Amino acid sequence: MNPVPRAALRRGPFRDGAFPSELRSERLSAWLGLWLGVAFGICFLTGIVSHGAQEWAFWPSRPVQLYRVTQGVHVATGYVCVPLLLAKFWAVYPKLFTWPPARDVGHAVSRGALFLLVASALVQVVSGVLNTARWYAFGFFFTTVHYWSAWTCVGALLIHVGSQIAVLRRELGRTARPPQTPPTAPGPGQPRPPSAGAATGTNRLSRRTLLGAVGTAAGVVTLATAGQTVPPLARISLLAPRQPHRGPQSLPVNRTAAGAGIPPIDASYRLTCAGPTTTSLTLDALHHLDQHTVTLPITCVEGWSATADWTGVRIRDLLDLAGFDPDAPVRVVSLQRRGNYRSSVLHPNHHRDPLTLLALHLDGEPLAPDHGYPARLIAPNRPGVQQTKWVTRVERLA
Ligand SMILES: Nc1nc2c(c(=O)[nH]1)N[C@H]1C(S)=C(S)[C@@H](COP(=O)(O)O)O[C@H]1N2
Ligand SMILES: [Mo]
Repeated sequence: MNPVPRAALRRGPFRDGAFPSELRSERLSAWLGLWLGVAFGICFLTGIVSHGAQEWAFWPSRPVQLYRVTQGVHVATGYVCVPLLLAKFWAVYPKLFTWPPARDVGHAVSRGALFLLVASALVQVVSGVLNTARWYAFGFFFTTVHYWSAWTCVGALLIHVGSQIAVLRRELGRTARPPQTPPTAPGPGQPRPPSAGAATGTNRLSRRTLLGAVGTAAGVVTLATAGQTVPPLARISLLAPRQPHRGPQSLPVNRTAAGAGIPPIDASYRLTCAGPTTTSLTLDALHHLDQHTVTLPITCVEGWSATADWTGVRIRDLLDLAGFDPDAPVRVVSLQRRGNYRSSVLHPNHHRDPLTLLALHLDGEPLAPDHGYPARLIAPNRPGVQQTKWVTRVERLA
């Protein structure tokens, strides 16, 4: 029998019967936990892939659509966590008011981990969703916070699952409650028998209905947003922050030329390839090099992606022209003066790939200023943040 709080404290959420819903049960929490675990697990793994795609030198340039798929799944499973988390919080929040707050050291540790789990899950979902909506309301650098709170969340989740493993086994293992004697209505003044309601058909149905509603909400959220990267769904994706074909030259824009402070481009523009034989090319000279056309998507880490035809010069031709070491990484630098995405590193996997271009044209027209005029990088299987626009220089890494 749990101790009860002092009489003075036995009010509000601490009073007997403060949470009357019989829908709440360990079984409901276990199922929601399982779904959340699956959605969060996929979201976490694809998140690590996204991190790796930006950091690992061995990240391949093929398959061309790989990052588009993993990042689409990352954002979709992240959105799905929203209804699942809301339902899970509703199912378990009465436990916030357990008495005593900590029975012993083990209980205190597991409650501490739970606090970290809830806090980091909220940071993950809120920062992620706001980021896809391009509402940078938070004062911190998204990538770092999102990355480290993911690891916090995984660590706390492992502790939580470890401490609940017996409950999970019991509640997920059986298909239905064993039949019990039908409950007799409690007489006046008699306490309700604990969990008697859970055996009745009505409550089993209600739990199913609730789980069904949560599942439906998750499905609706997916259909209403997936169109930002799955074109056939674009028309029904009413909640998608971006539409793949809306923007100049039918392609979304993340940062505009004005937003990046790009000066007007005139005849003084040069592309400098600062290799062993430094080469400086005018726009005209660039147009006179071998031109190639590739069909590649831009996949923004924020979840949208769109495919287009790009025409321009192969990066590897430019590197060869300036005598770069084919096995060394290079840096591609923009005319943009400030900002995290003003340059990006191209590793050999990518700069040797014949599909990697310094694009001058988009769908047969010169690039629009917002898409990087006069020249931008486009490479296969590469996160959008690294498809540098307004390129003016290619150099060795210091
Ligand atoms: N110089 C520069 N290039 C940049 C960016 C930027 O902010 N500055 N944003 C990147 C991001 S986040 C994306 S998703 C793509 C989008 O390309 P688009 O605007 O042509 O669609 O450009 C990338 N190139
Ligand atoms: Mo992006």
